Amino acid sequence: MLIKSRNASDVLSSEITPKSVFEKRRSFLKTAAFAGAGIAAGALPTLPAYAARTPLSGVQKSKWSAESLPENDPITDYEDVTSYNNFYEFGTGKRDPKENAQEFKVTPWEISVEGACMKPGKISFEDLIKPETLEERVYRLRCVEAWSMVVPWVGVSLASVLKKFEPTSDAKYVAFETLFDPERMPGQRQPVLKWPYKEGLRIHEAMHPLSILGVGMYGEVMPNQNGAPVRLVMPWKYGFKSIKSIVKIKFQKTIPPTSWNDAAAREYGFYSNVNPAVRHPRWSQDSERRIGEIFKRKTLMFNGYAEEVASLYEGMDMRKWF
Ligand SMILES: Nc1nc2c(c(=O)[nH]1)N[C@H]1C(S)=C(S)[C@@H](COP(=O)(O)O)O[C@H]1N2
Ligand SMILES: [Mo]
Repeated sequence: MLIKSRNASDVLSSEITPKSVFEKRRSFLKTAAFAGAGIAAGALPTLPAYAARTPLSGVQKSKWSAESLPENDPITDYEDVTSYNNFYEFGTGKRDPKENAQEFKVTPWEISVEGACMKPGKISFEDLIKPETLEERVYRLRCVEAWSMVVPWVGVSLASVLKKFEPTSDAKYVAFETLFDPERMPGQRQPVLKWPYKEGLRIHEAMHPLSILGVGMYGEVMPNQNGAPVRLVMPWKYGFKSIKSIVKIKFQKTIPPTSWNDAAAREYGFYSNVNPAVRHPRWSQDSERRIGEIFKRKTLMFNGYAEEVASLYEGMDMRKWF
């Protein structure tokens, strides 16, 4: 995502960093960490906190397996997916979330579900990750900044969670909110966005079988920088719709305000379906770069999920409702 004060040339230099530059920065960071540990205590260097990775058990395979991907569509490296992030609550630089989110405590965690439903209430993280509910879904996610990645998410069907709360016929939209806690999310001390981060979906989008609440990736719990402990994953929409660290879900009759639409309505619409034919006002959306790759790829309508989701938008003018 972009903040308004940045210009297009900033985008080119910071969003599209060649892999070799990554590697150099990465090895620099490692060296610095080890040197620091040595000087401080004279003890053996310890691994940084982000090396602690927790497997999730009972994850079922799904029909969205790695084998369902086209041949030229490999899974993106774990290292890349977890070190190049947009998570403004932990800084606006792509490497900031990995640096700044490691101490973020996500236990205990609850999501409050409210609004137009018969059974408002709360759902805990433990209830979300009951083994029979966890599935691996290998999905592409494409950022509006024209980079993308292929990730083996672990998640639960969003529809199955929402249905437990029995939404009423007034539930035309679903609103989502990230935690607001500037003590724990230092980026919220800066007014870069209206906090808390907000997103929204039409009810039919939320209930679509592709929509998931992501609780992990690569068979492990969600790394903090990728939106721990629970985030949306909406593979046919630009990345910013996939809101991280969710604490509130609300069913409502009216269209929910969203953070990026509030910040720049001309640039970020409510729908934000991936669409190579509709430009962002400041750049084309017709191609993208996979994190870790050099050459660009053509961007596909609905990010390659047209067969599944196009019917949700039948008869809609996608230029008007971008
Ligand atoms: N709460 C919150 N959610 C967020 C963001 C954010 O800054 N804050 N950034 C969004 C954007 S722009 C993208 S592209 C994806 C990035 O997810 P990733 O870091 O796992 O690649 O998260 C989205 N969800
Ligand atoms: Mo994004």
